[in-house]
Amino acid sequence: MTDEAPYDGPVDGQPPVDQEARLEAARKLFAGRVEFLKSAPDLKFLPEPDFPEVAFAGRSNVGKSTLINALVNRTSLARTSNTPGRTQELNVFDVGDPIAFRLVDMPGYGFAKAPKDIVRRWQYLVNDYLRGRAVLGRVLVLIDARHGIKDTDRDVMKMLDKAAVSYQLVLTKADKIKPTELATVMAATEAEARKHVAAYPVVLPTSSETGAGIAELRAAVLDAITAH
Ligand SMILES: Nc1nc2c(ncn2[C@@H]2O[C@H](COP(=O)(O)OP(=O)(O)OP(=O)(O)O)[C@@H](O)[C@H]2O)c(=O)[nH]1
Ligand SMILES: [Mg+2]
Repeated sequence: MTDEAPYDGPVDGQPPVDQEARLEAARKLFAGRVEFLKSAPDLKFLPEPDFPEVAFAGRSNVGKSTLINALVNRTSLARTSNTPGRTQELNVFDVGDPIAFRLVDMPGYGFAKAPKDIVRRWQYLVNDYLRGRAVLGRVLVLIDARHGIKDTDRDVMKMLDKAAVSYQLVLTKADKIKPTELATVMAATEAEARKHVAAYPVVLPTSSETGAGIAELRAAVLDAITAH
């Protein structure tokens, strides 16, 4: 974005043309350099905390890795699978040239079928990262639009509230339900988000399958980084 006008972030009540500029700035950034940096099986393998980070958290199989691929418009930058438990480490991606921020794809939580000691190791890794990473600008907590917020999501939300880490709820797989059902789950999810101090009150509905909400999510990520 070196030759671009400075990005001013969203302003309440701004005219639609500014919204378009906001989406376009985000589109350009994600269409540029995005590169896998490393997989960290433990916090000590993370890169130096030199750039802001946006992390993707959520139950196993909710679509975290797929959503990262949709954001960067590539099919296999982040590894995905139909089998829950695909992502087992913190996978770090650099965005921008020069680097502007990092995306972090996380192991899912609430995956009951993996061996207990492995689940525990993932849980510690995810919790320690979410609670203790100073450069973590925003967490995107992904919720399956078919199921809404579950108790395991609530536990993570409470932990983030307590740690004062800002997060936004993102509904995934919106293509799998009817628009009327989506409207209902959106309303319920936003109502619950408003009760959490560190949650951003706006919930974003997305589908990696149809591309719905992806441009808005790119802009939300850029807003989060700019605000941090
Ligand atoms: N229809 C539909 N399927 C999706 C969408 N997003 C993800 N999926 C599917 O859901 C499955 C799980 O996706 P992943 O991206 O691997 O999920 P994850 O949250 O990274 O899972 P773990 O790494 O195991 O925690 C895959 O089969 C995806 O194709 C979506 O928006 N729509
Ligand atoms: Mg994954």
